[in-house]
Amino acid sequence: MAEETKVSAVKAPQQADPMEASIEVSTQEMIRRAQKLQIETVFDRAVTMKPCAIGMQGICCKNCAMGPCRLPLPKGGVQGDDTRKGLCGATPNTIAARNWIRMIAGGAAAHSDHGRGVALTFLSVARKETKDYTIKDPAKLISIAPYFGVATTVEVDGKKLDRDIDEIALGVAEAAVAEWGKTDGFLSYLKRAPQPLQDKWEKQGVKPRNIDREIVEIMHRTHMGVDQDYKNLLKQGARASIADGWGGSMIGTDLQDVMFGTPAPLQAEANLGVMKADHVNIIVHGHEPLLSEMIVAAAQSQEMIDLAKQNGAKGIQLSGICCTANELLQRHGIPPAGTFLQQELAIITGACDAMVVDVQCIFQNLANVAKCFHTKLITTHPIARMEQENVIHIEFDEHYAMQDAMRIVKMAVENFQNRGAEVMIPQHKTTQIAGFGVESIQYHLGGSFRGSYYTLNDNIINGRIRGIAGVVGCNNARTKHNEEHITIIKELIKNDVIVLTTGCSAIAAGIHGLLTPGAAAVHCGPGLAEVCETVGIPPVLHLGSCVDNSRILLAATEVVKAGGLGNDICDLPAAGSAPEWMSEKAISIGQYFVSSGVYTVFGYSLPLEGAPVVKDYLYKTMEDMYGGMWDCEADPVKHAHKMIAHIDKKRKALGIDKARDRVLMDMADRQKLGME
Ligand code: NFS
Repeated sequence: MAEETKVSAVKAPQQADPMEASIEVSTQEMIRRAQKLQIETVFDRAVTMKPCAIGMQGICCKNCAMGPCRLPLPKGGVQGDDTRKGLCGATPNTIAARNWIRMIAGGAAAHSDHGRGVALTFLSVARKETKDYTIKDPAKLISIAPYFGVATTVEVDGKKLDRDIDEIALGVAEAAVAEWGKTDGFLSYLKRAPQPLQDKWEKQGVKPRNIDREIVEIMHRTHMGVDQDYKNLLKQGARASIADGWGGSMIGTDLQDVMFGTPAPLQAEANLGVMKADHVNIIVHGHEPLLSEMIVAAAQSQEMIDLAKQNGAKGIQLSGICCTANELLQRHGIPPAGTFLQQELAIITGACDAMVVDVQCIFQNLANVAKCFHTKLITTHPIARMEQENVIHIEFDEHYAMQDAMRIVKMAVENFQNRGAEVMIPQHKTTQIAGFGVESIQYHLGGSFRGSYYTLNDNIINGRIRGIAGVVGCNNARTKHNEEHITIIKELIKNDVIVLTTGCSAIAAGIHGLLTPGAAAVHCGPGLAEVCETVGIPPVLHLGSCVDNSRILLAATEVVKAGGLGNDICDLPAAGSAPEWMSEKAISIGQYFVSSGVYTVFGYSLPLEGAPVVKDYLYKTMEDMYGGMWDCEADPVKHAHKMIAHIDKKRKALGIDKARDRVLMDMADRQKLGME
């Protein structure tokens, strides 16, 4: 390979201040260690490379070779007519809307291609082409079959009998795979949404036809000289996002549950301190649990444990980064070693014998960092390889899944002996409860009387719980690691808002000790604390990975069904947030929450400032169309209070604002009387 294509891991000219880079102690320690070893990390690069101001405003168009055309907002904003245009005449509105929906296309494609991989693997299971995967949750399979038009019973001699599970599996698998490219009708899962929401989608003309088509159509419409009406462009963005949330992601989540088991609450640890100096440390990183599920089995096999001992280790410690971590956490209690921004740091411990990556959110710089240690960096997916020579590619094939996993684990185990003297694992880890989902919330907070989410609804109506928030998404090196996530979540629960969390936000919440029932007494307002203590749940519920945001959509739908809080998701006292977003997937998620009726606030900055008309459309007009709208607020306390203000607005519209005043007054009175 030519010398100039090699990228150096060596020290940045300027280095990050660890205390400014993260609020998390082990992260600060590892940044310091990296700097001492002269190994550059994302935190240093964020200091040396500033973002492009024009790109940040969303008004740079590079969709053809006459550009890039840059249309920065004049100082002091547009006075009079906005005469800015690109060479072809594209307005700032067209450019910002095109860029926006291309992000949705990227995000929806990533989630949905993950979902497709799961659906295709499930088809192999149904066709009995693989032995390594099975149906672990037949009840879930039976519950989703009707949405795909697959019968779960048969009539024999006038009697209704249960249909053979293998037949149901084949029917569901074929119908699910067809969702990506069917020629007629609309996505099957749309009918899971509350009827008024389905009616809105119909009225707005945004019902997705199939998953792939909506993504491809974005690429077509945003090609030079096609769709030049920002409203029409944004409509297609909404349609593709719905194909993600109520399509690719939801099918992915469901079929993963069918094959690997529906999560149930369990206890685990979190943070870099889960790595063990005397064990082989394997870290799985990325998003798809297809391979990592097999790695769990391989790492727990007696053969590999014995091999680890022969190589001088006490055992094998498996942990995760990003959403692969969340998938393994929620089903097996495998601990997350860190969030997105801690991926390089896990290798800098010097104790990572192998990092196994699949797709999405993987830094190319991992290869440069791995080169400084003995760490084997193993790519496993045909669509996600790295150019650096030290990267090993072991392609994963679902038909030989266990064989591939054993090979990878063996490589890690045999690498244990190559560790250098430079091992430093930060001694920080926490305990957490994870593994919540639609079903387990129902179990913990529900009751069979008057609807399954009755207890939750009752506590919202009586005001103990003020509302529901979804806090999700990434870390972003342009903000202080974990600070926004944690400040926002704490502010919400302090104000009696129960939080559902996924993705790196959920890992952050675990690392900072918010995912335990004990957190309620320390951080919550009196109403939420009382509910959490009575029911024995944390005030922040970990609902899984980013594709599992579909669980939040379904949980919201269950709350609507349970009654007393309006007829649609947009009526609920609820709001969404992605405090430290950075990926295109986050924009797709944000848009499907907005398109499903949720007020959704992003942190950091959205690329809309250069096109105020488009921004206004997303922040205001969308509320009339879908019931939900966008917002952006970088200050975490203000961010949380914008969500709370929206929750209070919805409580007022439902006529339940007085109930909450009463609960709080009762509490104050009781305190005055010394009864607390
Ligand atoms: Ni979501 Fe999960 Fe993390 Fe962001 Fe990346 S891992 S899919 S995109 S960074 S939360």
